[in-house]
Amino acid sequence: MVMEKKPVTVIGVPMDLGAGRRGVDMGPSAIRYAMLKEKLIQLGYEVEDVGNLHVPTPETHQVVDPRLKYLKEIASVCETLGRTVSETVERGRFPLVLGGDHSIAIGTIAGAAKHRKRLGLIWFDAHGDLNTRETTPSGNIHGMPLAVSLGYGHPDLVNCLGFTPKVQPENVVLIGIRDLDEGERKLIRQLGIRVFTMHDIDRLGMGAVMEEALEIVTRGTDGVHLSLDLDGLDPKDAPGVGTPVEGGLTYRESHLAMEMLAEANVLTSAEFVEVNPILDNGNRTAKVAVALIESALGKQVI
Ligand code: 4U7
Ligand code: MN
Ligand code: MN
Ligand code: MN
Repeated sequence: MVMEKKPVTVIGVPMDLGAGRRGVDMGPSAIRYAMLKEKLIQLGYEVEDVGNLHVPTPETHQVVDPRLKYLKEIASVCETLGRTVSETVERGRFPLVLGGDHSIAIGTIAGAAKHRKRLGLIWFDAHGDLNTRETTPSGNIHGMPLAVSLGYGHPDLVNCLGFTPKVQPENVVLIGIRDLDEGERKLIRQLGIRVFTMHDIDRLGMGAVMEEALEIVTRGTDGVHLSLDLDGLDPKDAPGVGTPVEGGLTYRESHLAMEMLAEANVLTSAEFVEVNPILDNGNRTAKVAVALIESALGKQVI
């Protein structure tokens, strides 16, 4: 089957205010350096790169609340990102957002959800990113964006683009999970969110996991967003991430997930986050990100 090829708009967000360490701000450059645009053109896409959004550097700003570090700055970037993604959708294009730390998902998902009656969401990550000010062990906002998108968290984050929640728990799936905090486990139980842990993926296999995941994110929805944190992969395959966790998804398992997404032809926006080229070797992680993007957008062997 030939997939419809919507023109792609690349949006870079060099954000690292939400993470505990520097370096993810260079993620968008690293991914572009790995030939993203060229590969998408080879796949038959029309590609527009709008460059990077302006993100303040941590050195020029103060932490006001240590349980919500750089709240104002992150909320402001997410508002701009939300508007940019929303305008991209209005122009009939596919938003492809490059991070940056995962706090940017607050903005991407706001912009994607703005135009949908109901948005499905695939959260590919080692972590749940379901913390709030009350439960966070670190104060880092990149550990909170999924909670925020579900309507839980500080009003300045939750009300991005002026509406909340962005997604309903019954249309959200998490894949690759192996590191949760106690408050995150509680929220998962409370909301009944479907979480495919590494244990589930080992037992069921990625093929079966994706079949069920696709069913959840497409049931009653009119769009699907993919939020892919490179630390969902095993550190052997994606070493350049800020918070690596052993025992992750293999290169092939991750590709199978992307290939099945492309086959289902349901994706309406995507973001690839947490690439940290400082901690990498030979830009491997950005290259993996580009390969995953190609698979998600329909690259096939034959
Ligand atoms: B990422 C953590 F405590 N849960 O909240 C936290 F383990 O976007 C990690 O998934 C968050 O990389 C990781 O700080 C955020 C921690
Ligand atoms: Mn993570
Ligand atoms: Mn994450
Ligand atoms: Mn991380």
